[in-house]
Amino acid sequence: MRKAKIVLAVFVLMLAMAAPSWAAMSLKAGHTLTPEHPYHLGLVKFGEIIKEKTGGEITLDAFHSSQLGSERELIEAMQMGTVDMAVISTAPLAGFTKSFLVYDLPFIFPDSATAHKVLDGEIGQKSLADLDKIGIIGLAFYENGFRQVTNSKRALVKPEDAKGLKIRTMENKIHMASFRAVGANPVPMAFGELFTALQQRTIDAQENPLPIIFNNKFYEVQEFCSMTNHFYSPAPLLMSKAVWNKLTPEQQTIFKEAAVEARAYQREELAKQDAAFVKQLEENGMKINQVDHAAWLKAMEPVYKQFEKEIGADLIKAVQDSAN
Ligand code: EAX
Repeated sequence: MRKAKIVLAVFVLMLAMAAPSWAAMSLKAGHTLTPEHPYHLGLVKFGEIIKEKTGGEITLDAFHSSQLGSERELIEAMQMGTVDMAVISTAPLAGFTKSFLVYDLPFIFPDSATAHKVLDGEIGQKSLADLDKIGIIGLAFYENGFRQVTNSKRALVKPEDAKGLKIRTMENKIHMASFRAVGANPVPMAFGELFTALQQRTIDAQENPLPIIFNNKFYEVQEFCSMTNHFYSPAPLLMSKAVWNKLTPEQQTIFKEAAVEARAYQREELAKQDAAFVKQLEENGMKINQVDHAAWLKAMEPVYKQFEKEIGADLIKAVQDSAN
């Protein structure tokens, strides 16, 4: 009788130790934008889905406005496993892997539908898989979107109008080369330092999609916004490989599916903001103008030849062909 009781007690203890509540995990995810931006909305949505699908076992806290570091710092922190997840533009990944360089080329995507087709298809999935080599798991492509140039001097219609402008770019050599091609002076800088640099007028110009220009109130420090659509910024949802390896195979499947589910919502929110903010920026005093698209395209085109070897002519062609 007594022996049976001990056996039962041991059994109950073992059950308790194996229970899901013992495996609870809370993840930290970072990004550099505001809580109103679709980066944040998409992360929160992803967190809700994984919480529900893991029965509350895994939760996620989203930290906005560079609270967990700049994009370069977030990449490094995920490699070390000190930050679990992040959403970042692919441009700052250029210092870590060549796999995303093709997306940095000016005017590589004619519209977001084509971008989604390439990124969600074989080419994009290969870029995400390549991240494994640098200690990061790429779950799905969220979106930052098409970038526009703002500045404090004049409306940019022709590429010549950009001559001499000191423009902040991301830390990416193709972006910098593209602005050199139109005669501007690119200054690479982390996003978190940008508003102050514009305010203090240490730089004249910057380039970002409308949801960032509006949510970060760049209209307070920049008068002109020129609709160049010169780069498209993919923004993958990333995870530290060290943390990923702690998940069970079932949890990994939940994460992959949740990332794709949240991606649709994230892109919808981005498209909504992109469309709504032209008017709202104008209401806040920004002068928005259309540009001579063909002239910008021509002026930046030499960049393709410049980086063809490094990116691979075949890859460039494959991305271009999927637009047709
Ligand atoms: O990923 O740095 C930038 O201009 C980016 O658009 C921003 O960090 C979002």
